[in-house]
Order: sequence, then C-alpha cells, then structure tokens
Amino acid sequence: MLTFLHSLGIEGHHAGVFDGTWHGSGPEVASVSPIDGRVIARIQQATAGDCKEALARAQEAFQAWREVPAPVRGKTVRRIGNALRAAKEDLARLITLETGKILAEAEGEVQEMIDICDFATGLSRQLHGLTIASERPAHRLMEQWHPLGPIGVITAFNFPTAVWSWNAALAAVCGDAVLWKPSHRAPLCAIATTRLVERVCKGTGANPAIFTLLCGSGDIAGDAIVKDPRVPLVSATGSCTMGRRIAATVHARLGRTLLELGGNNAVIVTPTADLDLAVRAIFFGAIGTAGQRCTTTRRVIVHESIETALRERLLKAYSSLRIGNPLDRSTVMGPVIHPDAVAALMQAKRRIIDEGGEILHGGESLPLLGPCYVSPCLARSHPDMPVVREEVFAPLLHLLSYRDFEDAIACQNAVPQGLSSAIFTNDFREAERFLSARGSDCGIANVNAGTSGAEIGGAFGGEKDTGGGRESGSDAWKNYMRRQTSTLNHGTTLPLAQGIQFGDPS
Ligand code: UN1
Repeated sequence: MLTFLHSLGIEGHHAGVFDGTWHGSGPEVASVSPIDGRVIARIQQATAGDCKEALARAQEAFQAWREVPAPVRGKTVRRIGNALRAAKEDLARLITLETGKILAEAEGEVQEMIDICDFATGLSRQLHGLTIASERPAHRLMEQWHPLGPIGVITAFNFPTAVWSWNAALAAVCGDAVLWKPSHRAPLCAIATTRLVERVCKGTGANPAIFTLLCGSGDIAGDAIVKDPRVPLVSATGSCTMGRRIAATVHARLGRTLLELGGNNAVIVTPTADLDLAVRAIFFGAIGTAGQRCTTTRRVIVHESIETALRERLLKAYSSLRIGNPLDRSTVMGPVIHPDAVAALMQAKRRIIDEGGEILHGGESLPLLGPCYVSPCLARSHPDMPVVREEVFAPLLHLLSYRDFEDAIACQNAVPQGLSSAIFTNDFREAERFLSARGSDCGIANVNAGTSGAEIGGAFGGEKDTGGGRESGSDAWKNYMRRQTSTLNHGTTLPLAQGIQFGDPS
C-alpha cells in the first residue's frame, strides 16, 4: 500500500457508508486507477437499508446542529480547512491516482477546498437578513435565514472533492447536515475526505453525521437522497441527462435543486486580442483535466483575419504537449477517466468528419500508454455541425471562425449549454458588449481570462441546460438556508397592510 494512502487511512477494503460510524452491506466495487488500470481498493456499497439508517442519523445530526451558533459551527469548518492544509499533498496524490488529473491540478483542487473553508468560516459570522421599511406605523419588517435541513450533494469524478466542499462548507456553517453521494469512479477521494472530517469532528465535538457519506449506485444511494422528502435541497453536478432525471424526481416532491450540469464553453478571439494570452488560456482550458472540466474550453470562435495565426500557435502547443503518467510532475495531460471517454472521443471524431469538419490534430488513442490515454483533438468545424452543439467529455476543441462581431456572440450563445465563456480583446467596446445583456448568455463571462479555473469567491454555475444553480462564493449560501419573513408590531393598534379597513369583531 502506498504511504500516502496509508496516511489518508485508505485500506484495501473499505466500508462505503459513514454516518458517525462506517458501514455498508452492499456489494463490493473496485476503485480502478485510470493511470494503469490497477485496483486501488474495494469499497462496500450502500444498500437501501444503509441509506435509510444514514438518513436518520443525518436528520438527527441536523436537528442539533441547527441550534449551534453559526460562528461556533464555523470553527469546525475552519479546522477542516486546516486539516486539508496538512493533508494537501496526500489528498492531491489520491485525486491523481483515482481520477488521472495531473498533480498540479489535483493540488489546485485541494486548494479550492481550503479556500472555501476559509470563505465559509468568515461567512459563519455574516449570515444576515434584511430589516425592511414597513408601511405600517410601529411595525418592523425583517427577514432571517434559518438552517434548511439535511442537504443531498451528488458529485462527479472530475472534481471528486472540491465540489463537495463548495456545498458542504457552506451547508455546515448554515446549520445543515450533508449527505454526500460521490461518483462511483472516485469513491476513495470521498472516503479519504470524510475520514479527515471525521477526525476534525471528534476534536471539535461536532456530530460527524453532519458529514454523511453514501458510496453506492445511483439507483440506491442516489435515489435515497433524491426521493426522500426529508432532503429539502439536492445539489448535483454531472451530465444534463442526470440533472434532468434528478430535477424531475426532486421537483415532483416540490423539493429544490441546485444543478451544475454540462458546459460547451467558448473563447472568442478578436483581431485586437493579445494572442499570447489567448493561446495560454485556450491551452489550459482545453487540455486541463484532460478536457473533463465542466468549464473546459470546447470551442474557439476566432476572427477570420487571425485564424491562421491562432491555428498555428495552437498546433504548435498541441504537438509539444507531454502526455503521460499524471503522478510525474513533467506531465501536462494524464489519462481520461475511463475507456468509455476514449470511445466517446473516437465517435466524436468520426462525426466531425461525417458532418463536414476536419481533424487538424490528434484525437488518437494511445494504447501504448494505457487504455485511458488519448492525444487531444483539435478540429476545424462549422458552428452548424450538430456535434459542435454537444458536450463531449474529453479533450476535443472545435476551431470556428467569424467575420462580424455580432455573429461571434450569436455563435457563442447558439448551444444548449450556458456555463462559461470568454473573450480575448483589447477593444473596450467589444468587451463591454460581450458582458452586456445582449452579450454572453453564460453564468460565467470573462475578459482576457479563460473559461476554466474560476476562483471560489464568485458564484459558480450557469444557465440553460447547465441547470441554473449557483454554488461556492458570493451569496450562494442562501441556497442552503430557508428565508423567513417576519412582521413585528410594537404598537397598540392593529393596522392592516394595504390600508384595508376590516370589520371590528367586538
Ligand atoms: C467542474 O468542472 O465541475 O472553474 C468544476 C473551474 C474549477 C471548477 C470546475 N474551479 O474550472
């Protein structure tokens, strides 16, 4: 067993359910590294009975936690942040081993967790409501924010721990318990994180069932969260197909969702752009996490006058890319998560050719490195090709060109997804138009900065098929609380709102 696994408390076999104690009586599944196909450990999945028990424990934990003062709740989150600081290197190694993300990016992911813990700690002293001018004399109108309940958090393999932390750190200071269903492709990252949180809770005296974990299938662990009316909010990250299914079930019981689904993010490059910046941003955006971020740059919309120059720069960058073992510091792109992602890229490549596009570079499987390795694909495509409208979760970048600036914006918006977008320009008018009401329709719109790699301080999420949810910074915390509006009368009469005069009961 590798030493970093040992220090994270990962053993060869693991119970996949934590609700104060570790259990799990379902079938064992293997966590397999995409680096070399080796089994890292086996995890005993949740059964419906395990989930039922865990939900009851989380509910109990919530009922006590909601009464703990928020700044005191913040102390537990602060300690989680400190424990993550201490474990950063080990946890990053596990993320790399289990998902194939290169070490630098895995460390970035743990840093996002640390950052959101800091953010949430500060927030624990700032959960505030408004006092509003009442139209009635001797009345006060105000709102309070109360804890909401046990929150379901369903995460994807590509950010196997950070997305949980965006939800869990905020939910915890807001007084909620969290039920986490991690991706079946990254259960060990979730187990290691939960073990760390368990230790912190022991130290602070917080009930560890506030951070409940359910490793299991969508049909069992997912459904347990999605269908249970005791779970008022389900925050889910993943595909649009998954999001639609979750939304239908949760909304049918009038629960709330916070969805962060597919992206099809574009970078517009205009004639005045600083090409050095644009190339760097596109390279990181398209290649980072082997093209498997929700925020991955999937389309470049370049002005025809600079298309050749940009294409050459990108081809040069793509050709010199170091692909290989993500645990090796010199590697820039590791494997994709599973051979299915390789197959999806191959299929997309065939479609690009069938639909009239051209492959400029890559899109080859690299079996000598292993079954999960590919070369990133750069294609010359047309905006009206159906494949361009789809999110292929692999390193595939479409190069598209435009003549009129308005067409570039229309092209950027002409896909079903609406997560992230960027423009590279030194023309103030273009930048402002891109950010205006008739500009980018995405939840994230950047100027001279790429589509991926958002900071935690801003609200993160997008529109249209991306699902509309906002996680992480800004006022996203409000999602995890219930708002209560109160009218307080300190007078001796009972004036009615809207000036209504009503019969006297005496
Ligand atoms: C995701 O891919 O689901 O902005 C999250 C970024 C990261 C988060 C991506 N901070 O690329």
